[in-house]
Amino acid sequence: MQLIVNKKFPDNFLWGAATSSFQVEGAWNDDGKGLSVIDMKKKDSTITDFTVASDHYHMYKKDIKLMAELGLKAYRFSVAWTRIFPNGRGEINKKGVEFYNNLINELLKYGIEPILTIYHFDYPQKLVEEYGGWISRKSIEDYVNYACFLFKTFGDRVKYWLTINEQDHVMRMPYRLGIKEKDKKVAEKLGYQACHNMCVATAKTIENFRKLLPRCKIGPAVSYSMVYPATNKPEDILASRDCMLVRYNYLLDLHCKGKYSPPYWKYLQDRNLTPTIYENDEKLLTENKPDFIGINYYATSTVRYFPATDENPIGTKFGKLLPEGESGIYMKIRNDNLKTTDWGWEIDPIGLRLCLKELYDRYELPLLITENGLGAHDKLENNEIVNDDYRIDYLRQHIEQVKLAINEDIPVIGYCVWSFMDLVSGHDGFDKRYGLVYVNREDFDLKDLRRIKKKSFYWYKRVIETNGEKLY
Ligand code: BGP
Repeated sequence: MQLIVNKKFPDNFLWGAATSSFQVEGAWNDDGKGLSVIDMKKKDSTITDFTVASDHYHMYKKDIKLMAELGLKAYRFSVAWTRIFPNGRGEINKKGVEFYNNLINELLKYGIEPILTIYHFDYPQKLVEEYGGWISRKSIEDYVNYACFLFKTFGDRVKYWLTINEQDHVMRMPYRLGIKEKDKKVAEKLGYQACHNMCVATAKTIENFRKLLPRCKIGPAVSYSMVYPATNKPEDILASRDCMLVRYNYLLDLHCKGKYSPPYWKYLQDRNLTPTIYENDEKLLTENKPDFIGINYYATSTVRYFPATDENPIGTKFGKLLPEGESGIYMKIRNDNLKTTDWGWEIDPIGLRLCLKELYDRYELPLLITENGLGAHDKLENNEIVNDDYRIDYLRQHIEQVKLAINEDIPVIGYCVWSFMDLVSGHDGFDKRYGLVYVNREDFDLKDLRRIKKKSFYWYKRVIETNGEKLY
């Protein structure tokens, strides 16, 4: 629908940028930090040296100065659970607490609103060794205790909180769960139990949050996207809706409606994936909904119906951990209308507006874009400049769509570029860069870790200065 564009970004819009602890901090075993599941996987990595990452742990003051120069209104970061509790629970590591106290104080010094992610993939290895981590019910209490410690320690200064980053990815990636189960079917079922436990942990955390920090706001950070039908055939349309359900909506139904939708429960039953649910769980989930939804948005996908056959019975998945297809539901196809990144992610700014509309229709909660950005092979020219016009184009087009969503009265409260600075990519090391600030290192050559403002830094600075009015 074409509308008259006469609404602006609200004055208190959170123009932000994001990072996560293991991707940016480095100092992987300094000052008493314990090991996380990510450390276990990556300490011997052949992709990149992540132990130093961007060395933000030692350079945070410099980095925050750059954030201030950029004019950031908000900075989304995550706390490394094992810096606070090296064993996941019990003994507290004062040095870790001190680091985040300093970081938060430094942000506030420049008027930058901290948005704190409680846990972003780096789950304590010790808890996995003790009882299996998220796959065990015991994990709930330890997460809640950890979160409550953060509320009591930083809640006087941090207003916006994110519970768990992309639990939909964690549950599908055994290494992010820390489990070593070889049997794929068993591992998959454990993932669904872990997902349920994470939802209950989130609800219990929110229950405590309401008592401890009644004036603050909390929500999950989920990956979210649109799934388009490949054609106008009704079965393709059904496939796209079903794929939306099993990939994205099931999780927000749990967080925001407090229940498994009937079709999703049937999907789990047919595949023998139903988790064990305790008597009180539904009540807990229904009574403790988030204040807002955080979404990480990068790309959309397109699917056609893919019927199950004797060869590929219901439940068969294709592709890696995030399946390209599931027999009986969908198979992804390439969308020729969209360009892709160097990693094949389909660039789709309108898809972001569609997501915002879809989410608000379904859950009627304020929305915070917790991640959006472009991974690219950036080149440092003449040792001093990075001309990342492609990133400016990407960000501009997405912000334009956010503006149009706001014009339709969808309550979007903020937008965080992924990422503030170059950092270790989830799967692609330092080859794939997202930052507004370049970090001078390669995968295994740490060079001088110098910070260099990219062209997109200057562009985003103007966007913030003009509250989203000047996008060109
Ligand atoms: C999200 C994660 C981030 C970040 C981003 C980009 O899933 O929350 O931590 O990694 O994706 O992904 P990648 O680094 O794999 O390109």
